[in-house]
Amino acid sequence: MFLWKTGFLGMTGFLRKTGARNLALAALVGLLQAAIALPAAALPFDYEIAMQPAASPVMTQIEDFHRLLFWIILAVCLFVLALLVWIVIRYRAGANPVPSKVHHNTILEVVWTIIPVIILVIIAVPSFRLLYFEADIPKPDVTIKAIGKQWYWSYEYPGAKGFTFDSLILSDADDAKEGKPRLLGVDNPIYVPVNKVIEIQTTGADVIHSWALPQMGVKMDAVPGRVNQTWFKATRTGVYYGQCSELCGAKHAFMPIEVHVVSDADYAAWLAQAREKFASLDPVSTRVAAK
Ligand SMILES: [Cu+2]
Repeated sequence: MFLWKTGFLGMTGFLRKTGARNLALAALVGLLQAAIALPAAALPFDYEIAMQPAASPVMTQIEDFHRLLFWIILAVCLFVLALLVWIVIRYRAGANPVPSKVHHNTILEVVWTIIPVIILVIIAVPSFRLLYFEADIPKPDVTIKAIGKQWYWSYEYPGAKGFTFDSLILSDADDAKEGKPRLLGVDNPIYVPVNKVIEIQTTGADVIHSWALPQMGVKMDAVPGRVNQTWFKATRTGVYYGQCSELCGAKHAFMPIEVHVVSDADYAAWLAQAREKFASLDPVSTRVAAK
């Protein structure tokens, strides 16, 4: 479905380039686009047909790659469709009473092997570049350990003044009271500073979970007995929501992730009060996997 939206956005760009002749059409398309514009809220929204707006460099590159694939897929589909239409008309039984028995055409077979190979190489280059960009974690400014449990997340801010806390889903009534989206709000969200490299270490306490935050382009399995690493750098302040994305049992759907991206000053303030608030929790109890 989001492919359609991507094409739609690309189409408006194309119309802009074609200038005044299509101004009226472009205006109409722009109007339609405004009607379904991505809201500032960092959330899925009604009638969403694209991905949630990117809020990290990784997600921006994922969107770019997605857009490239869209145009390649569209070109291939249209080419195959044109071939089909041409063959159905040109070689229909009515126009060819004596069927041709031609088979094998070396040049044609070489061409239809080489062209797909070239297309795959064109896809592979940015694909690997993106994979390495995701996997190669820059020097982190903040490291947070996310521990998946049946069925909630525990977070650990390591370090000399480290602390740990549990992050549980809110009831529908509490979500409504706090103005949070249903099934996505938690009692203790995590806070991170904006424009800083955040390293997320994931592990599982019981079964495999997955820490996923769509707008940051992050999804990392949380596997018992091992520590996985991923990262994001939030480019905008705001509240971002994610969910456990590995089927982990009966309440898999009820262990949301809530991340507040705030300014450095707000982060320092939160850190100070969090150290107080969560000081009573024993970090050792959640250390389930040695690194
Ligand atoms: Cu889970």
